[in-house]
Amino acid sequence: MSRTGVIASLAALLAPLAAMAQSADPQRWQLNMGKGVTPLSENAYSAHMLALWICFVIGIIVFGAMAYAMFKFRKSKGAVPDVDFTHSTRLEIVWTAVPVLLLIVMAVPATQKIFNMYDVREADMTIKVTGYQWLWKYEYPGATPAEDVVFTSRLDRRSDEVRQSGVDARTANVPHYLLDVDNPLVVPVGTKIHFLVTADDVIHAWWVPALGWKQDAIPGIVNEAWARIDTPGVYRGQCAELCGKDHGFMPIVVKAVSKDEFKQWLADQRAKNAPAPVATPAPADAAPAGTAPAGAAPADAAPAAESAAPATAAADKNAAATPAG
Ligand SMILES: [Cu+2]
Repeated sequence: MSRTGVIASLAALLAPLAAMAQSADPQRWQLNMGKGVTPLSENAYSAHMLALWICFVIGIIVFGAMAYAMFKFRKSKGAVPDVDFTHSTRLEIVWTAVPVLLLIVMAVPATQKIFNMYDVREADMTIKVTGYQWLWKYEYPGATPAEDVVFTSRLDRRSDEVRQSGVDARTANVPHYLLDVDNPLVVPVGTKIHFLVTADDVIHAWWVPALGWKQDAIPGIVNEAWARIDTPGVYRGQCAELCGKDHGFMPIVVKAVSKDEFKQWLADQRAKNAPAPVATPAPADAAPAGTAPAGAAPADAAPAAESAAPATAAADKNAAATPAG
């Protein structure tokens, strides 16, 4: 093959690698890792590409030198082994120094990226993620407990029906089979979001590849992470820690919307969760009575919301156990 032929075939091999790196969610037959939609995922991608290209060049040099030596200096061409050669100090210095330099070239940016990854300061908002067998609970703390938005997110019913029916899912026409939920996590774009990640029963891990990180959700420990999504869209992920028999059935869906849409969504959620207005206001002491229940209601409501999710989780366990057994 001519030199241009070799270059052309190499380019053809690498083209899909570059093209596929653009999509946020993994694609079928994707070869390379995705670029994602956050600064952290871009960091991970660039660190990966730097290492990949260095490996690629080393591979070409090493295998090229081997092939050249084997063909050029073969016995049938009259090559004679150099039996006096034992070592070369100069070569040894070179093949020690070059890898050290390459490691430094990779380690310096990688260290900066790791610092950046754990820098959760100056976040614009906080979301608490709690893993349960087998669903997620999301909490958006408000200025007061009454403004908290809390909901659970679990596998969509259609995927669940198909998986329990024994039908071949490829024929069932369920878009995003096992990767869809009833209530997605809605977040605003262009906002630094501080995530608090924990669990309430066993260890789970919250992982959305497009965000560029995976965080363990451990009972009794609150882990941190952050994300700033710059492109609106829907990004999917899954629990990434083997957490029981339905580990594969607790997907994650993150819906990134514009800041205005998010504000509207949050207001809608708060309106939905607001305690029903007091039906019969007392005539004489309307003002003090009105303030007292308003303050008291969220305090009562919070533990109720707290216990609702584990109850759902327990119910889910029972529900899931019946058809399986
Ligand atoms: Cu899990």
